[in-house]
Amino acid sequence: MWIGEMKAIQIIRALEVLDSRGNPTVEASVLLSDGTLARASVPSGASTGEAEAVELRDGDSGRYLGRGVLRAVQNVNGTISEHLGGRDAHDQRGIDLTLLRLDGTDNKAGLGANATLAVSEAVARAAALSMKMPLYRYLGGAFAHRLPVPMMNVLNGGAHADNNVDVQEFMIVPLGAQSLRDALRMGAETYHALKGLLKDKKLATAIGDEGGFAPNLTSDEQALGLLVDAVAQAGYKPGQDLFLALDVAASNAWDERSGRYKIGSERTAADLVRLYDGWLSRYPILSIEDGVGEHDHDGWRALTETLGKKVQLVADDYVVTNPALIRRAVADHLANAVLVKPNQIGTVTETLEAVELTKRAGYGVVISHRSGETEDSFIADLAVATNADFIKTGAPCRMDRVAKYNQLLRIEEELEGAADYAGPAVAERLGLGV
Ligand code: 2PG
Ligand code: MG
Repeated sequence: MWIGEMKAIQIIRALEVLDSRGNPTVEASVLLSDGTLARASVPSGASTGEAEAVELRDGDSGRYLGRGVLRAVQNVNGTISEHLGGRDAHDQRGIDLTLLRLDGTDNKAGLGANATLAVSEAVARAAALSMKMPLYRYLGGAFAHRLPVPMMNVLNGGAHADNNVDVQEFMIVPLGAQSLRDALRMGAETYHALKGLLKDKKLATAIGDEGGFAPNLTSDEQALGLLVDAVAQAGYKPGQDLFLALDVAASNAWDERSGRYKIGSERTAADLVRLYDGWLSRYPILSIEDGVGEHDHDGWRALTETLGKKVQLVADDYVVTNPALIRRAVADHLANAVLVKPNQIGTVTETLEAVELTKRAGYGVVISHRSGETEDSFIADLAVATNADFIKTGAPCRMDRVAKYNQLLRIEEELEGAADYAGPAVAERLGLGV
């Protein structure tokens, strides 16, 4: 039992607020005995994996088309606040284990992961604040120093846009930058160059959910060409200063009826692997996420065996930040990197466990936003706390995305000479000389 000074949780309250898509979500506020007040709000996905922790929605069609979160809010204001009142805010793991016990299910269907995560993150933030410590340092300790390489989603398709592009995310990756600050500038300049190119070609420059452009194109490959041209137009070298990354989100392209994927045309997993291999030979792609669907274990095997040495293969829907599923993927030698989204699992502790397992396996770590976001920048601190390789948090556009990048800028500035941009280390790990 801890017998030092305790920062007791006095009040926990939740509120139904709006996310970046105009859907309701949960915000939790936590007041400590020393007067510290902190809040956190949770994001929401569109291309969700089936095994994700449950996002509790009211289902009352009279409010927000059934998407209200008043039940989750009530779970915070009732059960959770009753049991966590008086607890030490610095006991993050103990608090998260209590949340798990109160929930009583293995997928957070009891309280809702939107309720548990809002509280878990607000408690962490309050604990950090009460120690007058930045959140990344509180979560990561004295060794938290690394600024992640941004994966900036500048062209949106799939479930994130109403265009005809099947691949969900086309990202630019300023791996060759010297600092996070340089990386963001390079990314933003390329984003503007891309806008100019689209305008010149009379293609739409309206944006999708993650701030990337969402034009109709003749093919997915056209997007890759546009991105490379934009990098060059901005004055950078594709494959040296900036690379490309994809989130195919193939689970969403899976057609149950035909038993095939619809990426451009109808394709089997083997066709997809060949398609990506061709793209890898023509474009400087360093990472492919969810190249096949979440139930396609054979597809994951083929993908990893054929391309696992050539490119980073990120598992998102396949492992959904769930430690048990990450363990299975690692044991099966599938994928070589993991996407980490706190709301897929529902507590800070389990998120940290997911990162730990991923790292121990020698897999890459990509901390990620959701397509429906809030102004909360928790994941920026999380990425530095865990010395993650990458952060994926959208285009340099829409404040719900930029809030995370701006928080990383603040952290880099604060760390001064102790900050370390992850670019060179990641380049070495991926065998890319930049
Ligand atoms: C993804 C995410 C975030 P969503 O698939 O990686 O970009 O999308 O939040 O819709 O699941
Ligand atoms: Mg994904």
